Amino acid sequence: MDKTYYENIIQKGYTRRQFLKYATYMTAFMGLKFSAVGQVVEALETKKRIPVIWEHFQECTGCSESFIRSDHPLVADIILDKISLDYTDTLMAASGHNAEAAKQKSMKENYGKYILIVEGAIPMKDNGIYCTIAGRTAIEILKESAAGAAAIITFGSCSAWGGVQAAHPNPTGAVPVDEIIKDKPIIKVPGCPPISEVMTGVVLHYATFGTIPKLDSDGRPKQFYGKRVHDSCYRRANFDAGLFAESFDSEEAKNGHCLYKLGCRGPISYNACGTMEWNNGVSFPIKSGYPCIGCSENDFWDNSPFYEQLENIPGAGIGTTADKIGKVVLGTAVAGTVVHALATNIAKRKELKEAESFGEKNKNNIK
Ligand code: FSX
Ligand code: SF4
Ligand code: F3S
Repeated sequence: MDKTYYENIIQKGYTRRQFLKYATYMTAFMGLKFSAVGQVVEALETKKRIPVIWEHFQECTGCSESFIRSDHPLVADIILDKISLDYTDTLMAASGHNAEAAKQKSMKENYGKYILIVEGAIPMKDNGIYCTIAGRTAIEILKESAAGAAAIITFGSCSAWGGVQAAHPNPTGAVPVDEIIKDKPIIKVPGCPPISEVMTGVVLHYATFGTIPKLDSDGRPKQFYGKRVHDSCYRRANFDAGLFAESFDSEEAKNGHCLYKLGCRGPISYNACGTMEWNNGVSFPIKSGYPCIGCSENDFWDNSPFYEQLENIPGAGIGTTADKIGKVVLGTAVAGTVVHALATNIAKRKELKEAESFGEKNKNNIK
């Protein structure tokens, strides 16, 4: 706990060159420009590791599953090791009383300094009895863990918005973290689940700079949630050209025609899916032939039925290119300005590759 990130990395047997390579990756992960590499290097050389307490409440654990499926060494070597993951009942080796003791010890020793990660919603009905761990309610555990946290990161739509538990009729009275904790900075990383590299990037940002990233009005980091899925979708050209798939099993769907008529919520969903993708850039729902269901948006479960065409998208020119047979009435979610930003999107994957080559070329210049 007393060592810096750099000292830990070197102690584990990595070379300085590998460290610099990591630093360039991390810079790109955080959505920063290459010119910030030096700043990241300096922070990692001087900053002590930050302890992380990771709680799980009402959820499916898909967020942890997504997180550990990033095959990038950053996750294994930086997050799970270099960041001191002091407690997560899903991933840690200890269990029962030992796990609980480790958490209590870390929270006491690092009071006011640790990051609290929360997965899952918190049920409020009937005094919170619908989610208890070792006889204590999620409400009680959350309040205790939040008290000494420097900042809270909510992983997944459940802890950010309430998620599937909070969907109508919300039988357990499930609420998101920010309805209970009001006195701490909260960074929302929604998605059901969120993209692994986005989760990593947000934790790295705080660990590296000790500050929370710039957030949008819903509390999501702008560098990852600043654009709609629609704006980075590879089917977008077909949307603009009025080429739509009419059924899932059609040739058009296979050939990349737009899934708008099959209910795609990409035009009203803010997430980095089209640029980051899952499983180290292998795919994302739309690439697999499945319309976006808006999993990063508040109340997305109640914004159903899925797979039915959205009624209209102001400013997107859909009225001239597709049928106006919409059945689903949109709420205020569509009110935002429609930006045709495909050409200007930051291709995160490309950035990562460029970051690596930048690190290689400049390894002697980064002190
Ligand atoms: Fe929720 Fe995460 Fe969906 Fe599941 O922990 S955001 S149900 S992927 O697992 O909280
Ligand atoms: Fe892609 Fe959906 Fe937008 Fe079509 S409507 S371009 S499938 S995000
Ligand atoms: Fe979710 Fe839509 Fe992305 S469903 S994973 S926000 S494409």
